[in-house]
Amino acid sequence: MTINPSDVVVWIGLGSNMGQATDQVEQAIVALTDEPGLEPTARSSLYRTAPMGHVAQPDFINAVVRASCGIGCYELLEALQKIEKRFGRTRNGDRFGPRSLDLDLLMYADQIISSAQLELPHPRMHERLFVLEPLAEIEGDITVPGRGRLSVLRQACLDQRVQRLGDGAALRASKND
Ligand code: PH2
Ligand code: MG
Ligand code: MG
Repeated sequence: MTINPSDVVVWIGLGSNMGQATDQVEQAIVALTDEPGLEPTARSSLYRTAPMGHVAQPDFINAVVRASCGIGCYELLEALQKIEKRFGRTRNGDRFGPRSLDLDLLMYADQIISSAQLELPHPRMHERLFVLEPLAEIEGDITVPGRGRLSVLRQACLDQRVQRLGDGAALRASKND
């Protein structure tokens, strides 16, 4: 996709803690690049992160991608869920349990939405360092709609274990490569 003036900026969180988690996340970033209506413009490094939630499970690999988006937020949500399925995700497990690939729509421009299918910004992103740290890597300090400045939100969860795994590979965003 080429970037149109009418496109909006969106941020997507990626996570995996089953099988080859690093490969899953790297391949999912390629899948986002291949998605019609979506043009990634920045990606974070990969991060190894302590699992959050009540389920004892392996560490996660997490990352965040920023993209230019030419489709609506519900259409985008559906596209992300289709990619999760392709990567072997089933939704019959625990909501916070292990997953082969989790793609979370974190923010869609500055929209604040609360519907049965979708909450924007993602309802828990502001208290999760595994989202805020990779987001800060690509954005510096931005405001999370309805939640406040990223730099302030990060201060409140610095006790969470998040380890950057090195430089993100250069973004190979072009489908013509
Ligand atoms: N995702 C969850 C639950 N807990 N913990 C980490 N570190 N990373 C995740 O992506 C994650 C989690 C549910 O989506
Ligand atoms: Mg999630
Ligand atoms: Mg999810």
